[in-house]
Amino acid sequence: MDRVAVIGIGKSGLAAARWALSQGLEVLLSDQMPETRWAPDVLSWCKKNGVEMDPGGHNKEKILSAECIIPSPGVPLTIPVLQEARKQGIPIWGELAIALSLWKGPVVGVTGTNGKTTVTTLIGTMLRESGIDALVAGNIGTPVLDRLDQAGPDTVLVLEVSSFQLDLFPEGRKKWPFEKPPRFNVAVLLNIAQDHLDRYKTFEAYAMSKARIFAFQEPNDWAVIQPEEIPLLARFNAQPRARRILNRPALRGNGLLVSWPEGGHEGYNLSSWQLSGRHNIKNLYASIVSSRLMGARESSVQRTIDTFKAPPSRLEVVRTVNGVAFVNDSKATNCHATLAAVSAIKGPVILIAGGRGKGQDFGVLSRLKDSGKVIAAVLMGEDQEGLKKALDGIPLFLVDSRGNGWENMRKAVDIAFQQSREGTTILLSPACASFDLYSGYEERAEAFRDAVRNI
Ligand code: UMA
Repeated sequence: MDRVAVIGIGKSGLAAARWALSQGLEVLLSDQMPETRWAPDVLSWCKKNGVEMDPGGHNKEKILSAECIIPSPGVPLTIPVLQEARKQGIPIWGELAIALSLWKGPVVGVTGTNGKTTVTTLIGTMLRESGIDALVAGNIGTPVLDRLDQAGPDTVLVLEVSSFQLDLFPEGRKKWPFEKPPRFNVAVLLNIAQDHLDRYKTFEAYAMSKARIFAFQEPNDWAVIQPEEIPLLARFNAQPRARRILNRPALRGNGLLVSWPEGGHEGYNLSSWQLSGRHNIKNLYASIVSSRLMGARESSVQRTIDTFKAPPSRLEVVRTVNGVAFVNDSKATNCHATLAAVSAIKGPVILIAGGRGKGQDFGVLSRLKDSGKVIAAVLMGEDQEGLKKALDGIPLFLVDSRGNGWENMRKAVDIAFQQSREGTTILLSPACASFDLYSGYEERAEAFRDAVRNI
Protein backbone atom coordinates (compact mmCIF):
# COMPACT_ATOMS: atom_id res chain seq x y z
CA MET A 1 0.00 0.00 0.00
CA ASP A 2 1.43 3.41 -1.01
CA ARG A 3 -1.31 5.99 -0.82
CA VAL A 4 -4.19 6.54 1.62
CA ALA A 5 -6.95 9.12 1.76
CA VAL A 6 -8.03 10.28 5.21
CA ILE A 7 -11.41 12.02 5.51
CA GLY A 8 -11.97 14.47 8.35
CA ILE A 9 -9.52 16.67 10.23
CA GLY A 10 -10.91 16.00 13.71
CA LYS A 11 -9.15 13.87 16.34
CA SER A 12 -9.59 10.59 14.53
CA GLY A 13 -8.56 11.81 11.06
CA LEU A 14 -5.46 13.59 12.30
CA ALA A 15 -4.35 10.50 14.26
CA ALA A 16 -4.84 8.37 11.14
CA ALA A 17 -2.90 10.86 8.98
CA ARG A 18 -0.01 10.99 11.50
CA TRP A 19 0.13 7.21 11.62
CA ALA A 20 0.03 6.81 7.81
CA LEU A 21 2.82 9.34 7.45
CA SER A 22 4.91 7.49 10.05
CA GLN A 23 4.52 4.37 7.89
CA GLY A 24 6.00 6.18 4.91
CA LEU A 25 2.66 6.32 3.06
CA GLU A 26 1.55 9.15 0.80
CA VAL A 27 -1.35 10.91 2.53
CA LEU A 28 -4.30 12.87 1.16
CA LEU A 29 -6.23 14.72 3.87
CA SER A 30 -9.75 15.71 2.86
CA ASP A 31 -12.37 17.72 4.75
CA GLN A 32 -15.64 19.34 3.82
CA MET A 33 -14.50 22.55 5.51
CA PRO A 34 -12.88 25.24 3.34
CA GLU A 35 -9.18 25.83 3.93
CA THR A 36 -9.94 29.06 5.82
CA ARG A 37 -11.51 26.94 8.58
CA TRP A 38 -8.63 24.48 8.93
CA ALA A 39 -6.63 25.12 12.10
CA PRO A 40 -3.32 26.90 11.39
CA ASP A 41 -1.30 24.14 13.07
CA VAL A 42 -2.98 21.52 10.84
CA LEU A 43 -2.21 23.57 7.72
CA SER A 44 1.43 24.03 8.66
CA TRP A 45 1.77 20.35 9.64
CA CYS A 46 0.41 19.30 6.22
CA LYS A 47 2.77 21.64 4.39
CA LYS A 48 5.80 20.62 6.43
CA ASN A 49 5.16 16.90 5.92
CA GLY A 50 4.07 16.92 2.30
CA VAL A 51 0.49 15.89 3.11
CA GLU A 52 -1.77 16.72 0.18
CA MET A 53 -4.77 18.76 1.27
CA ASP A 54 -8.28 18.51 -0.15
CA PRO A 55 -10.36 21.21 1.60
CA GLY A 56 -13.91 22.38 0.90
CA GLY A 57 -15.55 19.12 -0.13
CA HIS A 58 -14.32 15.69 -1.09
CA ASN A 59 -12.58 15.54 -4.46
CA LYS A 60 -13.69 12.21 -5.95
CA GLU A 61 -10.80 11.83 -8.33
CA LYS A 62 -8.17 12.41 -5.65
CA ILE A 63 -9.83 10.25 -3.01
CA LEU A 64 -10.64 7.36 -5.33
CA SER A 65 -7.03 7.19 -6.47
CA ALA A 66 -6.02 6.04 -2.96
CA GLU A 67 -5.58 2.35 -2.17
CA CYS A 68 -7.43 2.71 1.09
CA ILE A 69 -9.79 5.33 2.53
CA ILE A 70 -9.85 6.12 6.24
CA PRO A 71 -12.99 8.15 7.04
CA SER A 72 -13.49 9.68 10.49
CA PRO A 73 -16.36 8.14 12.47
CA GLY A 74 -18.49 11.26 12.04
CA VAL A 75 -18.39 10.96 8.23
CA PRO A 76 -21.51 9.11 7.01
CA LEU A 77 -20.87 6.15 4.73
CA THR A 78 -23.59 7.52 2.48
CA ILE A 79 -21.61 10.51 1.16
CA PRO A 80 -21.18 10.14 -2.63
CA VAL A 81 -17.42 9.59 -2.63
CA LEU A 82 -17.69 6.69 -0.16
CA GLN A 83 -20.59 5.14 -2.07
CA GLU A 84 -18.46 5.28 -5.19
CA ALA A 85 -15.46 3.81 -3.33
CA ARG A 86 -17.64 0.89 -2.20
CA LYS A 87 -18.79 0.30 -5.77
CA GLN A 88 -15.19 0.24 -6.93
CA GLY A 89 -14.16 -2.07 -4.07
CA ILE A 90 -11.68 0.36 -2.54
CA PRO A 91 -11.16 -0.66 1.09
CA ILE A 92 -12.70 1.67 3.70
CA TRP A 93 -11.21 1.24 7.16
CA GLY A 94 -11.55 3.20 10.36
CA GLU A 95 -8.72 4.43 12.54
CA LEU A 96 -9.85 2.17 15.38
CA ALA A 97 -10.00 -0.97 13.25
CA ILE A 98 -6.46 -0.38 11.98
CA ALA A 99 -5.20 0.34 15.50
CA LEU A 100 -6.70 -2.89 16.85
CA SER A 101 -4.90 -4.91 14.18
CA LEU A 102 -1.62 -3.46 15.36
CA TRP A 103 -2.30 -3.62 19.11
CA LYS A 104 -0.26 -6.31 20.83
CA GLY A 105 -2.00 -6.64 24.20
CA PRO A 106 -5.48 -7.73 25.30
CA VAL A 107 -8.50 -5.61 24.36
CA VAL A 108 -11.79 -4.87 26.13
CA GLY A 109 -14.42 -3.14 23.97
CA VAL A 110 -17.47 -1.47 25.47
CA THR A 111 -20.40 -0.50 23.29
CA GLY A 112 -24.10 0.25 23.84
CA THR A 113 -26.35 3.25 23.56
CA ASN A 114 -25.85 4.54 27.09
CA GLY A 115 -23.26 4.06 29.83
CA LYS A 116 -20.20 3.43 27.64
CA THR A 117 -18.01 6.17 29.10
CA THR A 118 -18.87 5.26 32.69
CA VAL A 119 -18.12 1.57 32.15
CA THR A 120 -14.93 2.19 30.17
CA THR A 121 -13.65 4.52 32.90
CA LEU A 122 -14.64 2.09 35.67
CA ILE A 123 -12.85 -0.85 34.01
CA GLY A 124 -9.71 1.24 33.46
CA THR A 125 -9.74 2.34 37.11
CA MET A 126 -10.27 -1.20 38.45
CA LEU A 127 -7.35 -2.48 36.37
CA ARG A 128 -5.00 0.34 37.36
CA GLU A 129 -5.96 -0.05 41.04
CA SER A 130 -4.83 -3.67 40.61
CA GLY A 131 -1.44 -2.55 39.29
CA ILE A 132 -2.28 -3.56 35.70
CA ASP A 133 -1.12 -1.28 32.90
CA ALA A 134 -4.30 -0.12 31.14
CA LEU A 135 -5.00 2.44 28.42
CA VAL A 136 -8.50 3.89 28.21
CA ALA A 137 -9.21 5.16 24.69
CA GLY A 138 -11.54 5.15 21.66
CA ASN A 139 -14.81 7.06 21.37
CA ILE A 140 -14.11 8.49 24.83
CA GLY A 141 -11.79 10.93 23.04
CA THR A 142 -8.36 9.30 22.54
CA PRO A 143 -7.58 7.76 19.16
CA VAL A 144 -5.62 4.53 19.67
CA LEU A 145 -3.38 5.03 16.62
CA ASP A 146 -1.80 7.92 18.51
CA ARG A 147 -0.88 5.67 21.43
CA LEU A 148 0.56 2.54 19.84
CA ASP A 149 4.13 3.46 20.80
CA GLN A 150 3.31 4.04 24.44
CA ALA A 151 1.94 0.54 25.08
CA GLY A 152 3.78 -2.57 26.15
CA PRO A 153 2.75 -6.11 25.07
CA ASP A 154 0.73 -6.56 28.27
CA THR A 155 -1.01 -3.19 28.26
CA VAL A 156 -4.76 -3.78 28.39
CA LEU A 157 -6.62 -1.57 25.96
CA VAL A 158 -9.99 -0.52 27.37
CA LEU A 159 -12.05 0.95 24.58
CA GLU A 160 -15.26 2.89 24.33
CA VAL A 161 -16.56 1.80 20.93
CA SER A 162 -19.29 3.63 18.99
CA SER A 163 -21.49 2.22 16.25
CA PHE A 164 -19.90 4.77 13.89
CA GLN A 165 -16.52 3.18 14.60
CA LEU A 166 -17.88 -0.37 14.19
CA ASP A 167 -19.24 0.60 10.76
CA LEU A 168 -15.63 1.16 9.71
CA PHE A 169 -14.39 -2.32 10.68
CA PRO A 170 -13.42 -4.61 7.77
CA GLU A 171 -16.19 -6.59 6.13
CA GLY A 172 -14.03 -9.50 5.10
CA ARG A 173 -10.53 -10.59 5.89
CA LYS A 174 -9.53 -11.01 2.27
CA LYS A 175 -8.04 -7.61 1.67
CA TRP A 176 -6.97 -6.85 5.24
CA PRO A 177 -3.31 -5.93 4.87
CA PHE A 178 -2.34 -6.13 8.54
CA GLU A 179 -0.94 -9.04 10.52
CA LYS A 180 -4.19 -9.90 12.28
CA PRO A 181 -7.84 -8.78 12.15
CA PRO A 182 -9.16 -6.57 14.97
CA ARG A 183 -10.24 -8.58 18.00
CA PHE A 184 -12.00 -7.90 21.30
CA ASN A 185 -10.97 -10.38 23.99
CA VAL A 186 -13.86 -9.06 26.06
CA ALA A 187 -16.78 -7.36 24.27
CA VAL A 188 -19.45 -5.64 26.34
CA LEU A 189 -22.82 -4.69 24.85
CA LEU A 190 -24.52 -2.60 27.53
CA ASN A 191 -27.89 -1.86 25.94
CA ILE A 192 -29.48 -0.89 22.65
CA ALA A 193 -32.09 1.88 22.51
CA GLN A 194 -33.15 4.31 19.79
CA ASP A 195 -30.37 6.74 18.88
CA HIS A 196 -28.61 8.21 15.84
CA LEU A 197 -31.65 7.68 13.61
CA ASP A 198 -30.52 10.67 11.57
CA ARG A 199 -27.62 8.48 10.39
CA TYR A 200 -29.17 5.00 10.34
CA LYS A 201 -32.29 4.43 8.29
CA THR A 202 -33.87 2.17 10.91
CA PHE A 203 -33.45 1.12 14.53
CA GLU A 204 -32.58 -2.36 13.22
CA ALA A 205 -29.67 -0.97 11.17
CA TYR A 206 -28.35 0.83 14.24
CA ALA A 207 -28.73 -2.26 16.43
CA MET A 208 -26.95 -4.44 13.88
CA SER A 209 -24.10 -2.01 13.78
CA LYS A 210 -23.68 -2.25 17.57
CA ALA A 211 -23.88 -6.04 17.47
CA ARG A 212 -20.94 -6.13 15.04
CA ILE A 213 -18.64 -5.93 18.06
CA PHE A 214 -19.21 -9.69 18.53
CA ALA A 215 -18.11 -10.44 14.96
CA PHE A 216 -14.56 -9.56 16.00
CA GLN A 217 -14.22 -12.23 18.67
CA GLU A 218 -12.97 -15.82 18.82
CA PRO A 219 -14.85 -18.63 20.60
CA ASN A 220 -12.51 -18.45 23.62
CA ASP A 221 -13.17 -14.70 24.13
CA TRP A 222 -15.89 -13.31 26.39
CA ALA A 223 -19.12 -11.50 25.53
CA VAL A 224 -20.91 -9.59 28.30
CA ILE A 225 -24.57 -8.99 27.46
CA GLN A 226 -27.87 -8.12 29.09
CA PRO A 227 -30.40 -10.98 28.93
CA GLU A 228 -32.93 -8.45 27.52
CA GLU A 229 -30.83 -7.95 24.38
CA ILE A 230 -30.59 -11.65 23.48
CA PRO A 231 -33.87 -11.83 21.47
CA LEU A 232 -32.82 -8.76 19.47
CA LEU A 233 -29.42 -10.30 18.70
CA ALA A 234 -31.10 -13.56 17.74
CA ARG A 235 -33.36 -11.69 15.31
CA PHE A 236 -30.29 -10.43 13.43
CA ASN A 237 -28.43 -13.67 13.76
CA ALA A 238 -25.79 -11.64 15.59
CA GLN A 239 -25.34 -13.64 18.77
CA PRO A 240 -21.84 -13.81 20.14
CA ARG A 241 -19.65 -16.77 19.21
CA ALA A 242 -17.60 -16.11 22.32
CA ARG A 243 -18.41 -17.41 25.80
CA ARG A 244 -21.23 -15.40 27.39
CA ILE A 245 -21.59 -13.69 30.72
CA LEU A 246 -25.02 -12.24 31.42
CA ASN A 247 -25.15 -8.74 32.88
CA ARG A 248 -27.71 -9.67 35.54
CA PRO A 249 -26.86 -8.04 38.87
CA ALA A 250 -28.26 -9.64 42.02
CA LEU A 251 -28.63 -7.19 44.92
CA ARG A 252 -28.92 -8.31 48.55
CA GLY A 253 -29.34 -5.15 50.64
CA ASN A 254 -26.08 -3.29 50.17
CA GLY A 255 -24.39 -6.30 48.63
CA LEU A 256 -23.86 -7.06 44.95
CA LEU A 257 -23.42 -10.69 44.02
CA VAL A 258 -21.44 -11.53 40.89
CA SER A 259 -22.01 -15.01 39.46
CA TRP A 260 -19.53 -16.68 37.11
CA PRO A 261 -20.76 -18.98 34.33
CA GLU A 262 -18.72 -21.90 35.67
CA GLY A 263 -20.43 -21.60 39.04
CA GLY A 264 -18.36 -19.37 41.37
CA HIS A 265 -19.71 -16.28 43.14
CA GLU A 266 -18.20 -13.19 44.70
CA GLY A 267 -19.76 -10.35 46.67
CA TYR A 268 -19.12 -6.60 46.83
CA ASN A 269 -20.27 -4.00 49.32
CA LEU A 270 -22.13 -1.06 47.79
CA SER A 271 -22.56 1.07 50.92
CA SER A 272 -20.08 3.68 49.59
CA TRP A 273 -21.16 3.45 45.91
CA GLN A 274 -21.97 7.01 44.78
CA LEU A 275 -23.64 6.57 41.39
CA SER A 276 -27.42 6.62 41.53
CA GLY A 277 -29.90 4.53 39.57
CA ARG A 278 -30.51 0.93 38.61
CA HIS A 279 -28.78 1.53 35.26
CA ASN A 280 -25.56 2.30 37.09
CA ILE A 281 -25.75 -1.02 38.96
CA LYS A 282 -25.79 -2.73 35.56
CA ASN A 283 -22.90 -0.54 34.47
CA LEU A 284 -21.02 -1.57 37.60
CA TYR A 285 -21.73 -5.27 37.09
CA ALA A 286 -20.42 -5.15 33.49
CA SER A 287 -17.32 -3.32 34.72
CA ILE A 288 -16.62 -5.80 37.51
CA VAL A 289 -16.85 -8.90 35.31
CA SER A 290 -14.80 -7.31 32.50
CA SER A 291 -12.02 -6.09 34.77
CA ARG A 292 -11.93 -9.39 36.70
CA LEU A 293 -11.62 -11.30 33.39
CA MET A 294 -8.59 -9.11 32.66
CA GLY A 295 -7.01 -9.91 36.03
CA ALA A 296 -8.24 -7.14 38.37
CA ARG A 297 -8.12 -8.06 42.06
CA GLU A 298 -11.32 -8.26 44.13
CA SER A 299 -9.88 -5.85 46.72
CA SER A 300 -9.04 -3.30 44.01
CA VAL A 301 -12.51 -3.62 42.52
CA GLN A 302 -13.98 -2.94 45.98
CA ARG A 303 -11.71 0.10 46.40
CA THR A 304 -12.92 1.46 43.05
CA ILE A 305 -16.55 0.93 44.09
CA ASP A 306 -15.88 2.88 47.29
CA THR A 307 -14.24 5.88 45.66
CA PHE A 308 -15.47 6.17 42.05
CA LYS A 309 -17.22 9.38 41.03
CA ALA A 310 -19.40 9.61 37.91
CA PRO A 311 -17.78 11.32 34.92
CA PRO A 312 -19.01 14.94 34.51
CA SER A 313 -22.46 15.63 33.02
CA ARG A 314 -23.93 12.35 34.17
CA LEU A 315 -26.34 13.07 37.02
CA GLU A 316 -23.85 15.63 38.33
CA VAL A 317 -25.23 17.65 41.26
CA VAL A 318 -24.22 21.24 40.47
CA ARG A 319 -25.72 23.13 43.40
CA THR A 320 -28.63 23.19 45.84
CA VAL A 321 -30.50 26.49 46.35
CA ASN A 322 -33.28 26.78 48.98
CA GLY A 323 -33.68 22.99 48.98
CA VAL A 324 -33.87 22.80 45.16
CA ALA A 325 -31.16 20.61 43.62
CA PHE A 326 -29.78 21.36 40.14
CA VAL A 327 -28.57 18.24 38.35
CA ASN A 328 -26.59 18.25 35.09
CA ASP A 329 -27.20 15.20 32.91
CA SER A 330 -26.26 16.92 29.64
CA LYS A 331 -24.74 13.66 28.35
CA ALA A 332 -28.27 12.22 28.03
CA THR A 333 -28.65 12.58 24.27
CA ASN A 334 -31.48 10.07 23.76
CA CYS A 335 -34.83 9.26 25.40
CA HIS A 336 -33.64 6.15 27.25
CA ALA A 337 -30.85 8.03 28.97
CA THR A 338 -33.40 10.62 30.14
CA LEU A 339 -35.80 7.93 31.42
CA ALA A 340 -32.92 6.34 33.38
CA ALA A 341 -31.95 9.72 34.84
CA VAL A 342 -35.47 10.55 36.00
CA SER A 343 -35.90 7.13 37.58
CA ALA A 344 -32.59 7.56 39.45
CA ILE A 345 -33.85 10.72 41.19
CA LYS A 346 -35.90 10.62 44.36
CA GLY A 347 -38.78 13.11 44.67
CA PRO A 348 -40.37 15.52 42.18
CA VAL A 349 -38.47 16.55 39.06
CA ILE A 350 -38.64 19.57 36.77
CA LEU A 351 -37.11 18.43 33.51
CA ILE A 352 -35.19 20.65 31.08
CA ALA A 353 -35.06 18.87 27.73
CA GLY A 354 -34.77 19.38 23.99
CA GLY A 355 -32.21 19.94 21.28
CA ARG A 356 -31.54 17.96 18.09
CA GLY A 357 -33.71 14.85 18.14
CA LYS A 358 -31.67 12.74 15.67
CA GLY A 359 -34.84 11.27 14.19
CA GLN A 360 -35.86 9.40 17.34
CA ASP A 361 -39.45 8.72 18.32
CA PHE A 362 -40.04 10.65 21.55
CA GLY A 363 -43.13 8.55 22.34
CA VAL A 364 -41.35 6.52 25.06
CA LEU A 365 -41.09 9.71 27.12
CA SER A 366 -44.84 9.52 27.75
CA ARG A 367 -43.83 7.12 30.56
CA LEU A 368 -42.69 10.22 32.46
CA LYS A 369 -46.28 11.44 32.57
CA ASP A 370 -47.50 8.07 33.86
CA SER A 371 -44.91 8.01 36.65
CA GLY A 372 -46.23 11.33 38.02
CA LYS A 373 -42.71 12.24 39.05
CA VAL A 374 -42.11 15.00 36.50
CA ILE A 375 -44.16 17.96 37.75
CA ALA A 376 -43.15 20.31 34.90
CA ALA A 377 -40.89 20.41 31.86
CA VAL A 378 -39.07 23.25 30.16
CA LEU A 379 -38.43 22.59 26.47
CA MET A 380 -35.66 24.27 24.54
CA GLY A 381 -33.81 23.79 21.25
CA GLU A 382 -34.73 22.66 17.78
CA ASP A 383 -37.02 19.63 18.09
CA GLN A 384 -39.80 20.65 20.47
CA GLU A 385 -42.82 19.25 18.59
CA GLY A 386 -42.24 15.55 19.31
CA LEU A 387 -41.40 16.31 22.92
CA LYS A 388 -44.56 18.38 23.36
CA LYS A 389 -46.68 15.47 22.16
CA ALA A 390 -44.91 12.89 24.33
CA LEU A 391 -45.12 15.05 27.45
CA ASP A 392 -48.70 16.24 26.87
CA GLY A 393 -50.45 16.41 30.24
CA ILE A 394 -47.36 17.67 32.10
CA PRO A 395 -47.22 21.49 32.52
CA LEU A 396 -44.87 22.61 29.73
CA PHE A 397 -42.86 25.83 29.36
CA LEU A 398 -41.20 26.67 26.06
CA VAL A 399 -37.99 28.58 25.43
CA ASP A 400 -37.77 30.09 21.93
CA SER A 401 -35.46 27.86 19.93
CA ARG A 402 -33.76 30.78 18.20
CA GLY A 403 -30.92 32.70 19.76
CA ASN A 404 -27.87 32.02 21.80
CA GLY A 405 -27.54 28.71 23.64
CA TRP A 406 -26.20 30.29 26.81
CA GLU A 407 -29.05 32.83 27.03
CA ASN A 408 -31.60 30.13 26.23
CA MET A 409 -30.22 27.99 29.05
CA ARG A 410 -30.46 30.92 31.49
CA LYS A 411 -34.11 31.39 30.51
CA ALA A 412 -34.80 27.65 30.90
CA VAL A 413 -33.16 27.48 34.33
CA ASP A 414 -34.98 30.63 35.52
CA ILE A 415 -38.36 29.24 34.46
CA ALA A 416 -37.62 25.89 36.11
CA PHE A 417 -36.55 27.61 39.33
CA GLN A 418 -39.75 29.71 39.39
CA GLN A 419 -41.83 26.52 39.16
CA SER A 420 -39.87 24.65 41.86
CA ARG A 421 -40.46 24.19 45.56
CA GLU A 422 -38.27 22.80 48.34
CA GLY A 423 -37.36 19.17 47.59
CA THR A 424 -37.65 19.53 43.79
CA THR A 425 -34.80 18.47 41.53
CA ILE A 426 -34.25 20.55 38.41
CA LEU A 427 -32.78 18.09 35.96
CA LEU A 428 -31.10 18.98 32.67
CA SER A 429 -31.46 15.69 30.78
CA PRO A 430 -32.17 16.75 27.20
CA ALA A 431 -32.89 13.40 25.43
CA CYS A 432 -31.36 15.15 22.41
CA ALA A 433 -28.01 16.05 20.89
CA SER A 434 -26.74 19.54 21.57
CA PHE A 435 -25.46 20.63 18.16
CA ASP A 436 -28.42 22.93 17.41
CA LEU A 437 -27.23 25.44 20.03
CA TYR A 438 -23.84 24.27 21.34
CA SER A 439 -20.54 22.82 20.16
CA GLY A 440 -21.26 19.63 22.11
CA TYR A 441 -22.79 18.26 25.31
CA GLU A 442 -19.89 19.70 27.36
CA GLU A 443 -20.68 23.27 26.27
CA ARG A 444 -24.38 22.65 27.01
CA ALA A 445 -23.35 21.46 30.49
CA GLU A 446 -21.20 24.54 31.00
CA ALA A 447 -24.11 26.77 29.95
CA PHE A 448 -26.27 24.98 32.58
CA ARG A 449 -23.62 25.36 35.31
CA ASP A 450 -23.28 29.04 34.40
CA ALA A 451 -27.06 29.58 34.56
CA VAL A 452 -27.23 27.79 37.93
CA ARG A 453 -24.39 29.92 39.33
CA ASN A 454 -26.45 32.96 38.35
CA ILE A 455 -29.55 31.96 40.28
N1 UMA B 1 -16.35 15.81 7.99
C1 UMA B 1 -16.12 15.76 6.62
N2 UMA B 1 -17.08 15.23 5.81
C2 UMA B 1 -18.28 14.77 6.29
C3 UMA B 1 -18.50 14.82 7.69
C4 UMA B 1 -17.52 15.36 8.51
O1 UMA B 1 -15.06 16.19 6.16
O2 UMA B 1 -19.12 14.31 5.50
C5 UMA B 1 -15.31 16.37 8.86
C6 UMA B 1 -15.74 17.56 9.68
O3 UMA B 1 -15.69 18.75 8.94
C7 UMA B 1 -14.72 17.53 10.80
C8 UMA B 1 -14.36 16.05 10.92
O4 UMA B 1 -14.94 15.39 9.80
O5 UMA B 1 -13.56 18.27 10.50
C9 UMA B 1 -14.94 15.52 12.20
O6 UMA B 1 -14.80 14.13 12.30
P1 UMA B 1 -15.54 13.37 13.50
O7 UMA B 1 -16.93 13.92 13.64
O8 UMA B 1 -15.39 11.92 13.33
O9 UMA B 1 -14.78 13.94 14.80
P2 UMA B 1 -13.43 13.47 15.54
O10 UMA B 1 -12.90 14.68 16.22
O11 UMA B 1 -12.51 12.74 14.63
O12 UMA B 1 -14.02 12.54 16.68
C10 UMA B 1 -14.25 11.16 16.47
C11 UMA B 1 -15.55 10.78 17.19
N3 UMA B 1 -16.66 11.58 16.64
C12 UMA B 1 -17.79 11.02 16.21
O13 UMA B 1 -17.99 9.85 16.23
C13 UMA B 1 -18.85 11.96 15.68
C14 UMA B 1 -15.41 11.09 18.67
O14 UMA B 1 -16.58 10.65 19.34
C15 UMA B 1 -14.21 10.33 19.24
O15 UMA B 1 -14.02 10.72 20.58
C16 UMA B 1 -12.96 10.67 18.44
O16 UMA B 1 -13.18 10.40 17.03
C17 UMA B 1 -11.74 9.85 18.88
O17 UMA B 1 -11.93 8.48 18.65
C18 UMA B 1 -17.48 11.71 19.81
C19 UMA B 1 -18.93 11.36 19.51
O18 UMA B 1 -19.77 12.25 19.52
C20 UMA B 1 -17.34 11.88 21.31
N4 UMA B 1 -19.28 10.09 19.29
C21 UMA B 1 -20.64 9.66 19.04
C22 UMA B 1 -21.37 9.40 20.36
O19 UMA B 1 -20.71 9.17 21.39
O20 UMA B 1 -22.63 9.41 20.33
C23 UMA B 1 -20.65 8.36 18.27
